[in-house]
Amino acid sequence: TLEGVAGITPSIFGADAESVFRKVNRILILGCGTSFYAGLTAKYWLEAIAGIPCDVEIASEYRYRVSVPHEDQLVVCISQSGETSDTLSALEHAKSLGMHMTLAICNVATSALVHNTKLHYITRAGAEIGVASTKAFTTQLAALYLMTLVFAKMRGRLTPEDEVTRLASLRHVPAAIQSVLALEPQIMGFADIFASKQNALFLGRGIHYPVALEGALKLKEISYIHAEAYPAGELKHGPLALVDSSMPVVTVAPNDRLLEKLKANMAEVSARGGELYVFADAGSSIDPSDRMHVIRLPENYGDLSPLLYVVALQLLAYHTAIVRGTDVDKPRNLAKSVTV
Ligand code: F1P
Repeated sequence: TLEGVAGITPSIFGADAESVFRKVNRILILGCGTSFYAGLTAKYWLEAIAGIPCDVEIASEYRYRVSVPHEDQLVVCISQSGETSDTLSALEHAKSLGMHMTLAICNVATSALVHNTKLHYITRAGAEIGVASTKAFTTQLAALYLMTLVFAKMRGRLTPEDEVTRLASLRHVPAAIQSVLALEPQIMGFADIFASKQNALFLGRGIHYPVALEGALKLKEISYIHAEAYPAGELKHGPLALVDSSMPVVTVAPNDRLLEKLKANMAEVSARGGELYVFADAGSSIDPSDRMHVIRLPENYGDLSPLLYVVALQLLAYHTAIVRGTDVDKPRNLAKSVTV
C-alpha cells in the first residue's frame, strides 16, 4: 500500500473513505481471536495518536448484545479470512442497530466480509497456510496504524514532519522484523524448555498487553500448552496465586514508560520462585540472572513495537510446537475459517 505513497490519504481505504471518515467521531472494532487482539492494539493508537474514542468488542459476544448504537461510529471489522461467522453476524448486528459506516480489514478481497462492508483495506498477507493466524496479524496492525494516521491527519493531530517520520518507521518494519527473525536460535532455546511445561503465563503492559494475549493464544493453538495473558499490573489481583517454580512467565518488556512498573511486577514473580522468560529491547534495563532469561530485540520501535514483539512470540509458539511434535499448520479442533 505504501509503494509510491508520499503521504497519508483516506483513499487507502476506498474512494469514498474521505467523505465517510469526515462523519466519524468514534470507532467500534469487531473481530475474533487474533483479529480481536489486533483491534485491542489499535485502540491504544487511535486514542493516543488520533484522539478518537475506540471500543473493541469480541464479535462472538457483540452479535448477541443489546448495545447502544452511535450513528457517528465507524464499524471496523477485522478478519483474516473474511468468512468468520461471528464477525459477519456482529457486522449485521451493528447495521441492524443503524450503524452503516463500515470498513473491513481483511486478507481475502472476495470474502463475504468485504462484500458486506462499504470501505475496505485488503491486507495482502499472502495465503495463510496455517490455521493459526500469524502474518495476517502484522498486516492487520499495519492497516490499523495507517487508519490511525489518517484520522490523526484529518483531526489536525499529525504534523507534516510527524507524518514523514511515522511513514518512514512503517516502511522500515520489514527490515526490523528481519532482525527479530535473526533471534530464532535463542528463541529455540526457550522453546526447548517450554515444550515440557503444562502451563505458561504471559505478561505485558499498555500496548504490549494485546501482544501478550496473542503470544498466549499462539502457544495454546499450536502447542496445546495452557497459556494465559494478563496485563502485568493485574497479577496481584489473582494470577499471582498460580506462580511457583514450575510456572514459566513470559514477559514483554520494551524500554517504554511502563518498564519500571513492569519490573516491579517481575520482582513479584521472582519473589514467588517463578522463572521469567523476558523479551526486551536493547535499551531495557533488565539484567539476566539464574531465573531471569532475557532475549533482546535489537531496537526500540516506539508505537510500532507490537509488530516486532509479536513475531518473537509467534516463533516461541512455533518452535515449542515443533519440539512437542504437534501439527503446526493444522492444530487439532481448529478450522481456518470458523463458519459455524
Ligand atoms: C479468527 C480466528 C483466528 C485464529 C483461528 C480461528 O479468524 O479466531 O484469529 O487464529 O485461526 O479463527 P479470522 O476472522 O481472522 O479469519
